Amino acid sequence: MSTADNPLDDPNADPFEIARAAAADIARLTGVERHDIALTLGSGWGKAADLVGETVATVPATEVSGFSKPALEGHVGTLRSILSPSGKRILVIGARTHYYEGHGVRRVVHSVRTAAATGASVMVLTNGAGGVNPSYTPGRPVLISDHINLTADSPLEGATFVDLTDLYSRRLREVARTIDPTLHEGVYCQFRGPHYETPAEVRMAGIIGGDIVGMSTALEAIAARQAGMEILGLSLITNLAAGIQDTPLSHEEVLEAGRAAEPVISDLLARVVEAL
Ligand code: 8IG
Repeated sequence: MSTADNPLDDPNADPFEIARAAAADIARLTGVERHDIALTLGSGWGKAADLVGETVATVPATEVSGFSKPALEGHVGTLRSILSPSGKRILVIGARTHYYEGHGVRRVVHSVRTAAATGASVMVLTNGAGGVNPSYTPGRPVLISDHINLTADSPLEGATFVDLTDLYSRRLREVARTIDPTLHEGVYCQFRGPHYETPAEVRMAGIIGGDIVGMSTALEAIAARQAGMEILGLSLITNLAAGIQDTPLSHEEVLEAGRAAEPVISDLLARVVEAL
């Protein structure tokens, strides 16, 4: 499907109906009727899928209703159905649409709504992020405890009032800490991107209570909560945020930190998912 004929771009279409159609596509293409847990893999987390269990089927995201092609190297455009050792059905989403791509929030949260429509009750959102808190150095995984949404946008339409208390489930964070007691928590600030922040914006993020900065996840978490899912958020710190380190940020640096940390955090994520 070309991006030009994405059904989500029709303002009269119902995004939840398209998510149900996508879930039906996934069931048909994977042969797996329902999933228990969904996992979105961000920068640095890609290898985790191989450790979570046995891949039953891999589907190009472009064959599933409403999905668009990934914009970035390091973001694989596939959906995978995995069977974990304990028998859980895991849907791995390697096809994130970012807000900065400019296709609107419906496309950004479509994978989350689709995951909910496949039956998943837990949404694990992972990303690569910059560290504002100086102790959050590259290579460290950090549990997301809460977020500050600086996009000034919402995936909810109309007068849809959704409670975001305990958005990043305390219960799931505690499960993650049973696997790695050294995991720290932080508040994730979603900026629009795709530019990185200025040092002044990073200082602001710290002052208003942010520990890490990124360009995804917050809008997805809101949609996941609306869909009734329990959410676990994990960031891999791939760089110190602008001005916290004195050298400029580069996408290469981010990719390299992701590659270096990948084996460790992938193993962590696989063990956390099995414990959920
Ligand atoms: I990876 O420093 C990664 N993603 N906004 N700032 C923002 N997003 C990021 C950063 C960062 N690093």
